[in-house]
Parts: sequence; structure tokens; C-alpha cells
Amino acid sequence: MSAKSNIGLVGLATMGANLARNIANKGFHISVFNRTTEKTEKFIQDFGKESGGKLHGSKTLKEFIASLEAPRKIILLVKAGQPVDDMIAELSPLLDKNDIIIDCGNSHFKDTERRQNALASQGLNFIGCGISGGEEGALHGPSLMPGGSKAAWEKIRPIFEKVAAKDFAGKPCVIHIGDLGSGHFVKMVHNGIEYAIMQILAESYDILKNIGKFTNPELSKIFAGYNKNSNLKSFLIEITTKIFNKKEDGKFIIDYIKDAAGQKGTGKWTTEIAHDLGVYSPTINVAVDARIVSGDTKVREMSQGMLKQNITAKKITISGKKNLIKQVENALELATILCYEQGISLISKTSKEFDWKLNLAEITRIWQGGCIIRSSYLKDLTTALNPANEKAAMSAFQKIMKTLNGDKQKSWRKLMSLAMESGIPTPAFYACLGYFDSYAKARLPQNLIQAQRDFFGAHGYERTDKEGSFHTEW
Ligand code: 2AM
Repeated sequence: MSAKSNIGLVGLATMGANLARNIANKGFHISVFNRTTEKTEKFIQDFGKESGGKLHGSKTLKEFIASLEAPRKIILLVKAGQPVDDMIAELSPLLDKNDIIIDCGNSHFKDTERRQNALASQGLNFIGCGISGGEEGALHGPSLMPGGSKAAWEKIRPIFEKVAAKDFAGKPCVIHIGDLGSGHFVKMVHNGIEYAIMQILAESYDILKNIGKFTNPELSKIFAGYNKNSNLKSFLIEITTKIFNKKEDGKFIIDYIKDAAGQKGTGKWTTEIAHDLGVYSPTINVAVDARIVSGDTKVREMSQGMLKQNITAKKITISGKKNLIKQVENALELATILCYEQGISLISKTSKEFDWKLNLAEITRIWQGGCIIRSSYLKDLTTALNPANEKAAMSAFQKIMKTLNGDKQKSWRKLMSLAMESGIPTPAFYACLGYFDSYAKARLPQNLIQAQRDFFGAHGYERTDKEGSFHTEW
């Protein structure tokens, strides 16, 4: 190759390989490097032709660095954690001032800030870029959430804007999120919302399967119906309809998948920062817990015989089944809105705390395409969060409030009673309703907690009828 590549990428696992192909398909020359050289060779063998000669494999890091135009732009897609630090340590001595490393892995935003500081002292730029959309997104257009130096962003912008998915209006699903670790932070909260929505979908499945007695093909049809609702139409529901229909060797795969859900940490990190900053995000907390208990298989198997659910099973009628489908739809619709709300509140509070000045409307806009939580509801949410058009924002906000406050809420409450009576655990649905009910009350019962704290620890309390701090000899 005579001319130099526009960008480089290190790490050719599925996400890295697909992102590299996407970049080449968009017309950019890209050099790739992988620790295990055979993977690089196979990658070029498999996809070099499709790229029209735009993918260039390097056997050594030196060769890789030499193949890149200045300032060098290097995407890292190696395993999160120590491998990122290892790669940075190997790369940085070979780089020149103003070169840019872009970590597209799921790194903790505090790690990103540590790396940014370390590299800044060497005159190097480090961008922490969240990427969502899974393998398909990486290949055809992900949602990209880069954070770090604005000047460095401007250098990668032409490539990233071409590579990203498109929003509802056809604009790229990427913006400069903000300074420091804000890009990885926003991606982390995106994943927190993803955890919450996936959990309410799993609980909906449980209710429909075990109370409604619906079969897998029926479940697929029900979820396809939900996907016609403009507040629910989403990637997650779309894939759910496909999952229920998928057979292997004549068997529905869903019935044979073990129920222990995996997690890589972004959900837990979201709950940690929410607790640190005092942001109420109960559904994200519960979703993380639900994965934990799902993995506690042995204990559940042991306790199943001991813990007897004292319930009277009711037979469901045809009209009861129809009603149940609607109730679950209503519950899902309102709970989903509240899942997004919890994530947005966390981003908003963190932005203020760290003085990041994040643009909430733009953040939800870039989630409209490519990413796992893309959903048609994000159109209204983006409009509601955009202060630039006050009238439209107010109208979108009122529309959302009307949905939350209307008859669907009553239907959701009835469903929760039914789930409780039937012994179906729906902690994420309860958490969403608890979130709503807590904010719907100007006065909560924690006056009692304050009294108890003062009783046993003389912690003092404030009063509603006079100023100051008080203590009672109880
Ligand atoms: P490998 O193919 O040589 O294992 C996901 O694991 C990607 O991260 C893979 O491309 C993997 O390279 C790479 N990776 C994991 N640990 C790494 C490390 N310590 N240094 C460099 N690359 C690493």
C-alpha cells in the first residue's frame, strides 16, 4: 500500500471486525491489527475483497503505526479492563503528539478519565467512545457515544458520522457527548436502561406464559402486536417476536435456554453511580438483582421445595386471555417510559454534578438508530427534552404525561395485583410503579424513619411547621 490509511483499528473480535468492515464500506482506508496475527490474516482473506482493497492488515504494531496518516486515529476494540491499559502502554511510545486513541470498548468512565489524564501528559488524545448496536450495529451502523477532547473529536468526526446509524430524520447517530469520560458514562446508562427494559420484557413473558398459558407462537404474535404500539415499537420487542418463533431440531429454542442471565458489569456500574449521586433508579437496581437471582440456580432449586407459594390458581377464560394481553401492553408501555426516565434523570444529575453540560435531547436522538434501546418512543422523548423548541417540547411532555396518568395506569395496577395473587415475580414492574407512585406523592412516610432515627440515635429531625433542627426525648 502506498497511500496511508485514514484510520486504524486494534482488536479483531466480532465487534472490531464488523466495525472495521463498516468503516471500509463507507469508503475509508483502514489498517487493522490483532494480537494474534492469524486472526488478522484470516480477516483480510475473508473480507479484503469485499472492501475493495480498503482493509489493510498489519503484522506488527510498528508496521500498523507507520501505515496511518497524521494525526493517527486508532480505535481500540480489545477486551475491557487490563488489555486496554496493556495496548495503550504498547502503542503510546510509538505515537506522535496529537495522535488519537479511541477506546470503543465497554470501559468504566473513571478508567477512561484516568487514561485520558495519563495520555494528555504525553500530548496524546484519548477518546472514550461508547458503541451500541451489537454485531449487526457495528457492521451496518451503530450508535456512537464519544467523549473527550472536542478538538480530537473534530478530527474523527467525518469518519464517525459516516459510520454511525441514522436517526428518524436521517441524521447520524453520533455527537460529541462531552468532555472526559462522558461518552462511556452515557453508554453505561444506556446499558442500565437496556437492563431495565429487558427485565420488564422478561416479566411480561412470565405473566403471559404462566397466567395466560400462551404458547410460543402465540407469544410471538402478541409481541408483534405490541410492536405496533408507537410507544413500544422497538428493536428489543422486534427481536423478542423472532425469539419465540425460533426452532432447532423441531424444538422451540427458548424453552431449552438456561435461565441464568449473564452480565458484564455496565448495569452494576450504573446502579453504583446512581447510589453514589443519590439518584433514584429502582428498576435498574432491580434488573441487576434479577440477573443475580437468576444465576442463583442451586439455591432456587433447593428452596423451591421449601417455599410453598400459597396461592389459588385460577383458570383463565378466553376473554380473560384477551384482557391480559391488553393489560400487559399497558403495563409495558408505561413502565418503558419510566425506565427511560430513570436513565435520563441519572444522566442529567451526573451532568450537573460533573459540570459536563450534556445535551439530553441530542443523547436520546442518537439512540434513535443503531443501538439496542432504539425505539419509536425516543421521537417524543427527544422532542420533550429539546428546549430549543419550547412549544413542541411542552406538547411532547404533555403527551407523555397523559399516557402515564390515564386509564392505562389503572390497568397496570390491576395487572400487578394479578401477578402478586398468582405468585409471578415482577420486581421490575413493581419498581417502575413504585418510582411513579413515589414521585406522585409530595409526602412520603419517611417521617417515621426520621422519628425512629431520633428515638434510637438522637439524629434529630426537621419539622413541617417550624424551622430548625429538633430532638425529642421519646
Ligand atoms: P486475540 O485475538 O489475540 O485474543 C477481544 O478479546 C479482542 O481483544 C481480541 O481481538 C483479542 O485478541 C484482544 N485482546 C484481548 N486481550 C488482549 C491484550 N492483553 N492485548 C491485546 N489484545 C488483546
